[in-house]
Amino acid sequence: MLIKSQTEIASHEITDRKVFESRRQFIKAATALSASALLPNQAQAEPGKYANAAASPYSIAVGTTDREDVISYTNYYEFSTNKQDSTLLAKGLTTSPWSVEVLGETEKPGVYHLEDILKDNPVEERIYRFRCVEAWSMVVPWIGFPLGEMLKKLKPTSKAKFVQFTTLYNPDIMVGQRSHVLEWPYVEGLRMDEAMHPLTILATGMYGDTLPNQNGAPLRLIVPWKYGFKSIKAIVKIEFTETMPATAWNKSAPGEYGFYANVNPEVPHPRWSQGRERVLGSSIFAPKRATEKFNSYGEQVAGLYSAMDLTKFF
Ligand SMILES: Nc1nc2c(c(=O)[nH]1)N[C@H]1C(S)=C(S)[C@@H](COP(=O)(O)O)O[C@H]1N2
Ligand SMILES: [Mo]
Repeated sequence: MLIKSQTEIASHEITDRKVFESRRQFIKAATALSASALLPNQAQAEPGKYANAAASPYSIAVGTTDREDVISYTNYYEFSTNKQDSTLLAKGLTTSPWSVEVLGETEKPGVYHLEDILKDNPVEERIYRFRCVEAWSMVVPWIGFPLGEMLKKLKPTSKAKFVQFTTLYNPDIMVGQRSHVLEWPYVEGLRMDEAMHPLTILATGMYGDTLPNQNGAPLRLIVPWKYGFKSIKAIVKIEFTETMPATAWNKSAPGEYGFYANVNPEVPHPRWSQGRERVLGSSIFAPKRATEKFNSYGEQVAGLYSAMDLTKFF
């Protein structure tokens, strides 16, 4: 069995080890580790690009979902509405070089190369819960940096009240954009205080390595207390605005997908309950997990919404 040297152990693996509460979980993980070590290619595999990313106090101490489940079951309508097809089709996207246009209510508009953004914004590992509005969930060790730290450097003007994000539009490669399932390009947005919140990150990787294309490479948003559709992929544009952005899912079905989209088991989707969630990778016989308000991040974020009726602003 391949024994990894200390420096090659990604922080998410260390966290996993710390939280193994039961012998049963330990045996499961040990088996998976030795099985992967037996595969000839993986035994010699290079450590991932972000194998040594710093751990973060914002990570939660629970076991992560198997990487294989996270990379093979993706929502990426630019490629396909089918979760397996989008996984495969996204491999055709070229993600380097990549740049992000910054515009609107900022003192520093311009086109920024992703490498330059990363030089100014060191990444760390953030282990977060992720809850899709379709009532499935996972726990992912993202690699990323706080969005707020980047936004501060861009010096938003006093008129900037919201931040709007836009995904790449390229129907030659993003073949799902040839159909009108959503209005393209995909747009998302946050209120300024949500964007500045330390839990909100821009992710460039996961599981100690770069983001697979299907999971939103090379740069995506992660807002862990909101439904997954807010976490927009393949971002090419960040705009500071005075008014609330018109977002892709809200435009397509305003009665079903609000601008805020905070995870809330008490507010059902018009067509299904949001009270429970299927944990990705669990057996079909496993009981569903009870969904937590703000996806368990209430202590940190509930204050952002203290003046709002969350059944109205859903
Ligand atoms: N550009 C873009 N971003 C997107 C989507 C999409 O279709 N296009 N799907 C969203 C939805 S509904 C979810 S649940 C998450 C899924 O992220 P994952 O595929 O990495 O699990 O991405 C979100 N970001
Ligand atoms: Mo989703």
